[in-house]
Amino acid sequence: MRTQVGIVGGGPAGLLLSRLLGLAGIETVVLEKRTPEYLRARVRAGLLEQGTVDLLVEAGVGERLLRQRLCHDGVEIAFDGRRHRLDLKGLTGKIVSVYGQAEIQKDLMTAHEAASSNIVYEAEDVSLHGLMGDRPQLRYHKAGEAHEISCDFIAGCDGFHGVSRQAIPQEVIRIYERTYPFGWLGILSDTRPVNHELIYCNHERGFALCTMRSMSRSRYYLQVPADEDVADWPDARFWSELKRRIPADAAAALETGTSIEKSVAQLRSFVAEPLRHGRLFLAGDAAHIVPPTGAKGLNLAATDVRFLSEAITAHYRSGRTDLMEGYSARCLARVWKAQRFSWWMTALTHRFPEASPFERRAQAAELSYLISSKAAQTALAENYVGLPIASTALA
Ligand code: RFL
Ligand code: PHB
Repeated sequence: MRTQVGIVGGGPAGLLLSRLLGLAGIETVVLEKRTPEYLRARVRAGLLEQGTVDLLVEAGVGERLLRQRLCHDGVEIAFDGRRHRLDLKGLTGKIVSVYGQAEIQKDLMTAHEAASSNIVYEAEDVSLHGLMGDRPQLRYHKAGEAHEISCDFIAGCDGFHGVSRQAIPQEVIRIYERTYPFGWLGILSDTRPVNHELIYCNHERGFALCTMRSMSRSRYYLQVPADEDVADWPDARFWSELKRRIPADAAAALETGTSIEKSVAQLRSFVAEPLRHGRLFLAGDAAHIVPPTGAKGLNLAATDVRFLSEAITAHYRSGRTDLMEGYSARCLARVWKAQRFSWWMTALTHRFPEASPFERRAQAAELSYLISSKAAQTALAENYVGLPIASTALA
């Protein structure tokens, strides 16, 4: 079999890329190792920058998003038992949208079904070959049978644990990494959110985040040790710990209920450079991971996909290769700013077990400075809503 662009991974990055290329008349095949049911149920991101919303609309999958999203003009930071609101809209002129990643995944899958796109679910043993030649290949097994796809280009959109990044020789890839001594325990519940906007809480017992999926579905996170076992967190323990970490007025208003999902996510900062090797292009979590504190992971994946679809489309339309050549540098300029912000926001809001008394005092001073300085708030806000996307002349 042959195609123009072989895409490894059918998460948001892979399906959005396939969709944008499909609209430009470029043929793709997506290889995804999981089942559609598994993908639809995977709970992850919730907060979208305007650039991500715009791209989903351009891809023709924004109709339900625009109808159901919650638009947030502000965000709260709490510490020392008090809440402080940052007026995102007033500070930047921009807002953020709440709409679950699982819903984006469903919208993309529905659009692909309607377009009869070529998506192979439950593709096993996917491997990449001939990346430095003109016709790279993807091999895989499906229901015990071996298959090979010959491609013009391959997009590695298979997330942090995927095989695409591993196909790049170690001597040409550089890894920058930071791990954190804690993770996030998250629950989803059909309860009314404690506040109409998000609350990021710095508390001596650890960080907590109050977020949501809709006005009747809440998402809460607690900082826990990196090796924490979800089994040790029955709902009652979660709610009682959350109440201790959020300000008293929020704790009093908190509606509790049965959790419908509960999981622990490791926190990590990671960048692999460059994002291109021969005819392989990495996009999304396959190339970089941020701690979720700044809500940047999915948004970065969307920008990579925007840049990659522009580069591939320019190649087929006019034979331009400069956008492909500049792809990695264009993504990395944005990725590193989001890395810096996510790391900084994590440092500001979490309790580091190894922090010295000096570091703890400096963190308290930074929080106090933040709420007293419009300049500091603007710096946070302009990163949180999403830095501008550098445009390129698509002549
Ligand atoms: P994904 O979503 O991991 O998709 C990769 C896909 O590739 C498949 N795959 C393979 N397929 C074939 N062969 C193989 N060998 C394969 N190996 C893997 C997988 O099954 C999967 O379907 O990567 P993608 O598409 O790059 O998307 C990235 C986002 O999922 C991620 O960045 C966000 O979820 C991060 N994130 C957040 N991002 C935001 O922008 N805003 C947020 O509010 C936000 N909150 C979060 C988050 C991530 C979290 N966790 C779980 C770490 C909150 C949390 C708790
Ligand atoms: C979420 O809604 O899951 C969410 C929101 C903001 C974050 C991280 C996760 O920073």
